[in-house]
Amino acid sequence: MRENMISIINKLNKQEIEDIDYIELYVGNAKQSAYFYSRILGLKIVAYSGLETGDRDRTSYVLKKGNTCIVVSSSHFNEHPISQFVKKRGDGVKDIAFRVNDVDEIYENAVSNGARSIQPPYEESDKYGTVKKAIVGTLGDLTHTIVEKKDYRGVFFPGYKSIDNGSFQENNGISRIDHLAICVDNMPAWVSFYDNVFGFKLLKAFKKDEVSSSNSALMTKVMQNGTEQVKLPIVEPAEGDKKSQIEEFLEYNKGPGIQHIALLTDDILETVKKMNENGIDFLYTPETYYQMLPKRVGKIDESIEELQKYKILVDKDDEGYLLQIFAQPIQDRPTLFFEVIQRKGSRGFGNGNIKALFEAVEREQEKRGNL
Ligand code: TYF
Ligand code: FE
Repeated sequence: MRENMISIINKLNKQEIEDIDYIELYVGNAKQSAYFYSRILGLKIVAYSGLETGDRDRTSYVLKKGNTCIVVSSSHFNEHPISQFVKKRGDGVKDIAFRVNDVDEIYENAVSNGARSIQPPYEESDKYGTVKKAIVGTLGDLTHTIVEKKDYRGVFFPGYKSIDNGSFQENNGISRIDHLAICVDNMPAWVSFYDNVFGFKLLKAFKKDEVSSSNSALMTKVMQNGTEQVKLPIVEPAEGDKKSQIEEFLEYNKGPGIQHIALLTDDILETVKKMNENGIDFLYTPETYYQMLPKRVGKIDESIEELQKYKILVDKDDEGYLLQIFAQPIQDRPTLFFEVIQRKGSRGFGNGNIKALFEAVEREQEKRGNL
């Protein structure tokens, strides 16, 4: 009996997705992107793959700090899938790789529950050890590489050479990826995809009245894995008079995809200061937002003046509060952008901010006699 229980528990443990291993962006120019992302996010360029390492058709740079790992890849072949992606959508997230301890089991389970198979499990080795990988497709062209690193001791994966000098890095407080928001136009299908294929559960759904302004028409359901390390808000446009941010994304991205990457920090003021210095612009938040803030969130550790200076937003729930800020898109088309988030007890996503922000903008419009 006891042995049975243990084997069931082991089996359940085995199937677990542990965490995000890395995310991969397809870009027009990996060399320049590596510099840009390492600088704005405070990551170090640690590995490279390309012509010099024997990869004839693509170039990748690996950027890393602690638990955060981002790969940027480009190709010089017009017909390469990377070039095709970039031509259609611009630079964007192609893959969110999940770290697991049994690739075969996760892969079989995913494919038998509706995921497209892109690459069945295979192994790669070099003098640092062996890794096992498989790739499955979602409902869009976003993919998930499933990664089992076993005892691998290399800097990234076999085929990459390490880079240990000359790369830009200034620590700015970012500790990991908090969540990745996926914009879609058919929420129920995506929600059941992550439930059926990877066993993610619904963590939180925004309530209608939280996003009820005609300007802020969006609906979110957050899907989360068992270890609570992977959080994927699925966002869809809701009924509204004006074109929402979500509809804009879907139009310029030519379909569903990753709309924002939220980075966790333990000192949001420091992170935002550094990102500002490195040329990142954040969304405007009117003065009227901060006038209402003490009433909305009560007593907090930070000074309202400092938060207002850097346009940082605050939201509170019954577990605590969170500080967050949204940056401008990272390229000319209004698609991918970064969010920076600091959690002080709250496990939410800033629901209250959407309405508060729009009401603040409306108060500004009122002051100008435009409402
Ligand atoms: O990730 C989230 O759910 C929050 C809310 O365009 C959000 O960051 C979602 C979509 C959006 C802005 C904020
Ligand atoms: Fe977010």
